[in-house]
Amino acid sequence: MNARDLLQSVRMAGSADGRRAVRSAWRRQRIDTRDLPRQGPERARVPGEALDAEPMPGGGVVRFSRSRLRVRVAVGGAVFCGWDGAAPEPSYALAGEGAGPPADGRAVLEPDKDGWRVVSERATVLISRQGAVEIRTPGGLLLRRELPPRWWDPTGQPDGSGTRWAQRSEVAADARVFGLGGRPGGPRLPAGSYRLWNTDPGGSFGPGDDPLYITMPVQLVVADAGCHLIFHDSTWDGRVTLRDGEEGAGSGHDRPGGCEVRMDGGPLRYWVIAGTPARVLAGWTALTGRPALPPRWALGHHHSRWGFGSGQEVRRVVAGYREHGLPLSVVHLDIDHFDGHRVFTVDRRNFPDLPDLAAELAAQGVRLVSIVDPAVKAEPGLAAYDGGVAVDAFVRDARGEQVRGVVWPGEAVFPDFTDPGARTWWGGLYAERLAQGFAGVWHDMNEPVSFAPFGDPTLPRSARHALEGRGGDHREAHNVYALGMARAGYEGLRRLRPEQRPFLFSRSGWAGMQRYGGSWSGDVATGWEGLRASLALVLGLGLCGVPYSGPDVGGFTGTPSPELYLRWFQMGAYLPFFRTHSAIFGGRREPWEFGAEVLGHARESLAGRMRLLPYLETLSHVARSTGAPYVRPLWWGSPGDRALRECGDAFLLGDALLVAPVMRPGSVAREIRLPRGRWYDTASGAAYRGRGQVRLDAPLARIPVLAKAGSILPVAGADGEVELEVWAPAEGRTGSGVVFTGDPEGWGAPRMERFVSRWVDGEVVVERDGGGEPGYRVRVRGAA
Ligand code: NBV
Repeated sequence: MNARDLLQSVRMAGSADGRRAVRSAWRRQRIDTRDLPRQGPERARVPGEALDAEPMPGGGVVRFSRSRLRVRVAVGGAVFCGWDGAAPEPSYALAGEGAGPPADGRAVLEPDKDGWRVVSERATVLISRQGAVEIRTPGGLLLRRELPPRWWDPTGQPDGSGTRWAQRSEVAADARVFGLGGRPGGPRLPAGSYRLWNTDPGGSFGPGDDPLYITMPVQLVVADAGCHLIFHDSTWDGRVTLRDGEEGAGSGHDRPGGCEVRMDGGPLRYWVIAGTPARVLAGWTALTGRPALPPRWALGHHHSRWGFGSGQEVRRVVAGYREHGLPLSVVHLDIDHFDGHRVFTVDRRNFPDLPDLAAELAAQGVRLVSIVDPAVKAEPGLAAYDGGVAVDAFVRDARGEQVRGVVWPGEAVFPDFTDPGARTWWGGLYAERLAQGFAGVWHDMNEPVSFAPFGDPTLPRSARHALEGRGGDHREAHNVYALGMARAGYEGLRRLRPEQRPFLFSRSGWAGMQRYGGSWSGDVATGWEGLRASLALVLGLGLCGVPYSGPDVGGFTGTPSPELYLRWFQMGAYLPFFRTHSAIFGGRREPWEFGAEVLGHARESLAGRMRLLPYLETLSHVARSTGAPYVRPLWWGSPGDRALRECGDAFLLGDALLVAPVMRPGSVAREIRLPRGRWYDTASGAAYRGRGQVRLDAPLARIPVLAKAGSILPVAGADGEVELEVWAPAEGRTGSGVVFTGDPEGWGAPRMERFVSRWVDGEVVVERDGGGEPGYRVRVRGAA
């Protein structure tokens, strides 16, 4: 224990829960020392020389003297590489059950100059005799070179589970890396080391904090040669170290960019998906599951607070929204509405009539969402505790004792979400939430957190988990704990209320979490840096396949200045999940708490959000059907534009809009780097030519938003009817857009309509694709 930890533990020992947390941290350390396998001397193993190769459907197996490599191209183009006998399944990331996606029979392993190759439609894989693997574009450009891996087996476990491995690779000097889950220093990940271990930073975080709640071994790499995604499918603790490349200024001597992935265990296997950003995301979400479609109401404005404290206060806040002419769609209740912080209970003194409150709000078009924490108070007599004990749902240690930690309700136990039986039981508990009138759930503290004054604030690494029947410990289960919880919640809600799409979002998660719901930025520190970090998280998660997320508008902690609050609000209004939220120790987040000027501008901003709802709904269906995130980095449509790869202060909302939030205090104008094409300032209608930089006004009243020439997007007209907003194509060009209209809450298939625009005799004409009247009111802009 270091001095800081010691101090912290002395501080915590001041209260009963603090003392419990100190004891629990000691306990964790003790059982880990007792139960984790001992580490022996480490000697690296490498694959050695290639011996022979055997073609198989989609690729084949190359045998080396000390390992073997299986390469398989799946239908759709994703390339699988597995060392030492690793197969695609079992995997927590992949959607569907079975042996992974079927092989593309057209791809075959064949001898090549210095080894073998597998040629497929999207990528060529070259395997050297020493075990290096190159992924090239069909045209032969190098996307990535994986050097021969190394293994260490310090514990000598018979199942090989604790075998560490490391894999170094090279990418082009101009390549830029995105993703790795939610990283506050992104979206473009600077050189450095990133840990793969879901972690609550405790209290709040800023751009320098790493890791955070959602880590994923998923990298999206953008380079002149092309884009690709690489996913190392191991759930264990690990590290990704990125090194920037250097260009040799035409000398032909570039130093490639470097990446090293080191894992404490799990199979050495990875997937590579190459293509345009849109194709990569389509391939990734075909592999790991398309994103859940939020109900339509979840695209409106959400208001939340840790510490509303009573039903009366909730009524007051909702009335405030109404009285100030501010549309509101959802209110979230945090842990303070539980009885003594016990999950699946209600504080009946302060919330005596929750179902009535829910009905009253529903009549005003406002839904209630409930927080759900995984830790259950270890208290016989408590329904959730007794029920869990009855089905043996809680995590145990190697000696079979319940693992106890300390969380909000005090001493607590943790459901094992890697156990199918525990998931089914847990999913059933959501019946209580539905009976209280909640329309959706918010998963928190599921990294999972167990308070600790020193060491890792989570479960002991030796804690046992079912891991779907295979058995293993927390080192392997930790990163998928929240993913399992999301699955339990999602499947529970589907069983309990089959006619409605579940609404679920989760603080922690892993690759594939989008199948069950979205996320949010967690406890982002109030401050301009926090605003920026929160956008990085949303963009990064979108590129990892999780398109529905958003920040705590205003930041989680403290009291934002009116200006910061407004700027955050204005940005949030263009993000998929738009929620104001704060800590019990933070200031208020209602728009009227920041003075008349801010209130007026926030009202405008909300009106803008309401106007965009049909577009956001369309984007939710686009995400569902293609994996393309609603919110994208500026390079999305032009990955070859190097300058755009560095831009973290603006984003694209779908194909049509470019949003440039204000991220600095005192700004009334800002620079914006435009992707290629013609862009209109939506406020003035003025047209600008990309690529290049423009400076636009950003008065306190609004942030700059540009529309791409030729785009057609659905918006809500003044009368609430959907109309088409059509941005004139450049002279001589055509435009297009799609509109999805779906079932607001159920499972009905959406209707997709496609529209085109072109210039006819000096006017912009809009038709359905294939001919015919558009059938919507049309407003053409930018044609003057
Ligand atoms: O449940 C209380 C908070 C919640 O408001 C926040 O959004 C979560 O990220 N929760 C964390 C636990 C307390 C953090 C200090």
